Amino acid sequence: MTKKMTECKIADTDNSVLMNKATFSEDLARHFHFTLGRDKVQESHDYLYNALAITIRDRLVAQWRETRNNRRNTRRVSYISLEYLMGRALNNSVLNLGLDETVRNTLFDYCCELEEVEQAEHDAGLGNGGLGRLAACFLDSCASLALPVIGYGIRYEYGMFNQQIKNGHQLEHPDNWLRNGNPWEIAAPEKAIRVKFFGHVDVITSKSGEQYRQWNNTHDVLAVPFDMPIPGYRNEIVNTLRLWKSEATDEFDLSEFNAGSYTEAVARKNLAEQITMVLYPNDTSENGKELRLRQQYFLSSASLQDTINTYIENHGTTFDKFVEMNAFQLNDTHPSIAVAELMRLLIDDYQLSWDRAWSLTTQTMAYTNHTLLPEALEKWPVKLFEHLLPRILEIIYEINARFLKQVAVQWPGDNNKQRELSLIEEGHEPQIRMAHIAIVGSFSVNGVAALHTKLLKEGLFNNFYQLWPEKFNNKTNGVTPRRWLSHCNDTLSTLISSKIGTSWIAEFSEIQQIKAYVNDDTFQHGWRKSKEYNKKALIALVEETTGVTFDVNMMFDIQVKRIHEYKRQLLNILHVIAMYDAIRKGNTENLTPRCVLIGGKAAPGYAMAKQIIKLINNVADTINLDPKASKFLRVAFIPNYNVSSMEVICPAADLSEQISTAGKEASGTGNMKFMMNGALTIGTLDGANIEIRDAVEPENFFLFGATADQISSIRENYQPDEIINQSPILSGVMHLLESGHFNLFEPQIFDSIIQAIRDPHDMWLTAYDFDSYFAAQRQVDEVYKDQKLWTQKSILNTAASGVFSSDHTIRQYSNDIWKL
Ligand code: 26Q
Repeated sequence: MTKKMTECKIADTDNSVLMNKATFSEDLARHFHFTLGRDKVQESHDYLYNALAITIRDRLVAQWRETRNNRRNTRRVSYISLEYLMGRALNNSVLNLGLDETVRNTLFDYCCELEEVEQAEHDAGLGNGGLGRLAACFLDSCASLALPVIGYGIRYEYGMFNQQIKNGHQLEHPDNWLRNGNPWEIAAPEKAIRVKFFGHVDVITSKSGEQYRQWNNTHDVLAVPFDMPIPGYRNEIVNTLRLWKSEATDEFDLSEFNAGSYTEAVARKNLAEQITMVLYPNDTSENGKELRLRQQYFLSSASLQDTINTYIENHGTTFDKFVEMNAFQLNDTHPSIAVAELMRLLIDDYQLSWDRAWSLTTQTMAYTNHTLLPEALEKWPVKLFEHLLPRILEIIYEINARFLKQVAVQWPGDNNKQRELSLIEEGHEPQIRMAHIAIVGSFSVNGVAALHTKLLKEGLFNNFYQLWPEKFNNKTNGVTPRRWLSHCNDTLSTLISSKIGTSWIAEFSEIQQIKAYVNDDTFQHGWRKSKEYNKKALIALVEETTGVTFDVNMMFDIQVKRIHEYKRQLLNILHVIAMYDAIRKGNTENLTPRCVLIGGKAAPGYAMAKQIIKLINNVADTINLDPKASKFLRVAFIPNYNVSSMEVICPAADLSEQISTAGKEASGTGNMKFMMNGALTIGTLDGANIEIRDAVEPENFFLFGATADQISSIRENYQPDEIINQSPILSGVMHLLESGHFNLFEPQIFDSIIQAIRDPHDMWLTAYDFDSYFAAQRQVDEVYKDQKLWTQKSILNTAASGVFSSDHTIRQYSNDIWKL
């Protein structure tokens, strides 16, 4: 082993040599000409991108090995998540390794710009939205803070679907992101792990007369690890994201073969390989889909076995140091079956007693909740478990029996409490409550913003909070300032660094130092120039993808996120219609010209969300075709919103729309990206908006709408028709909608939306908040007219965004939960 390594030139080449231009350029040429066998640079840059990625990967590999070797005997955290929305890796590696100049100089010889070559990389879109991108930001921060955290996830063959807009409707296309290979991953088939499914449980009596249980006749699936390097920011640390691919085992085929059905046996391979084929594109739980449960168990089992294997290599099978050496962070309930799986592994495979296994489990598991919507809490039919995971079901029953005894001690004779807290929801079709498993099995339960955690304690999980107040804690989300400012906004970063140096990139609390320049005319001028430059880049993207022409002199008003009723893209478009109505009526004297951009994907089965997309597109078409409007208002729906498009969008925003019904958005993270890039927020008192407003001071935030504690009393006597009648502006809007103005050739298509607004049971209180939203928008108009004032507020937003760095968040996870 050692001998072989010294033969490998790159492994023992000095870091400074590896990073210099001559060596880099030589390696790039070698990979281009020999590894990939190309002679000419082609138009598409696919091969040049690949050669560049491999050249950079070589440099990561050396630091990767070093990082691993230095961590042989240290405590480590396993972050377990069904989703990682990584986006592109090339730009991130170049930034974090400090290779920018080297790469640019080298590409000069190929007559290429880095920005062109970057475009050849497909986004790694292995996530739906906030939760998946949070996992990606966290990995960047863990590596940058040199924390021993390994990410475990699934290597989906198909990531988040590509969205196309045709005649205003969303169409979904498969995202075959691995088609041209993935230069960033390294497979480790020798570390493959077996995961069991189906079969049944036998009770075995040992020679000494003890009974134990055996899960037999299982259909096993192989989990093959593919490792992706996660470089820290200029600290020579490279952490690992380990993604599992499912494969059929050989003997599975062989047994069928012996039975004489060779072809059927080979075809069966598909069943195993289906598990990691596709990401579920729902961002609220879709209950009851067997394949999804298989994904969850596959990830949990493979990741836990891998962690145990690593532990045993270093400490043997006594498990005395297991708690000292490990913690598991569960990203929502999606991998919460890990609680029962760890119990199974410790008891069945390593013969620990129940009590010992439970003690190790509940001292290592920690759970993060990301939703307050009760309908989004994950449940699985008991029947499905019986069939797919019979041994796991037994363990869940046992956990529940012991837990309900504890409940009986706390609330003697209270059957209601037993029913409410049970891991099993009784009824016609009994269901397993995954959040209950996660809470009972964890030493830490955290929400993702202050309000969210408070509402978890007071509402959704109040019973559990009464039992175990010490488990509950808040960790407000954050985003990485490397990708979300340094990389995506070069002009602003350069301006900032010209005043306060570059150390803010690694220590983002320093960003507050730019507050000193808030009244500096040249700084303000530079700030506006940077925004103008970024708007031009977004104008090009919007033009190319929608055909709509935005104007750099108008305010850029942007809402991009998953399409959901609670996020209220509908409220946004109602305001757009109100502006349009004012323009039609000639009431333009107070309007500030705007370009409104909306983007986001709807879950393919979410009919109302798809209707909302159609409405936005129809309204956009009508307004953009009206010559009276174009001076004041332009509207576009950007298709296929993803990580890479956000890197162009957030630097160009003037106004960030964060307008969810209060109490519904757990945190939001797009709100933080916009703030970092100097956008002002118009928003409700929801999720992290509250903390954003506190940080930047109320006068630099446009607040509107009902608060979370008002919502339930408003709902009691909610009469949207009356509210509409009493609001001249909203009446005008409803009149345009109901007269079919935006769907002249498609009668009735927006009826369900109109009904929803007028429904006394409208959960999202769209009509209720409209007037207050409209008024806040007029304040926005006023401030924007005073460009100096707007610029000051913009600077103050960036300056106050320090606490929304994911480094800050991860330090808290590390200090309070992980104790690294
Ligand atoms: C579950 C079961 C079956 C199929 C799909 C799912 C599923 C998948 C993804 C359920 C939920 C999600 C994603 C949720 C999500 O992104 N939540 C967001 O998390 C962010 C990070 O904490 C918060 O900022 C947002 O407020 C929250 O909506």
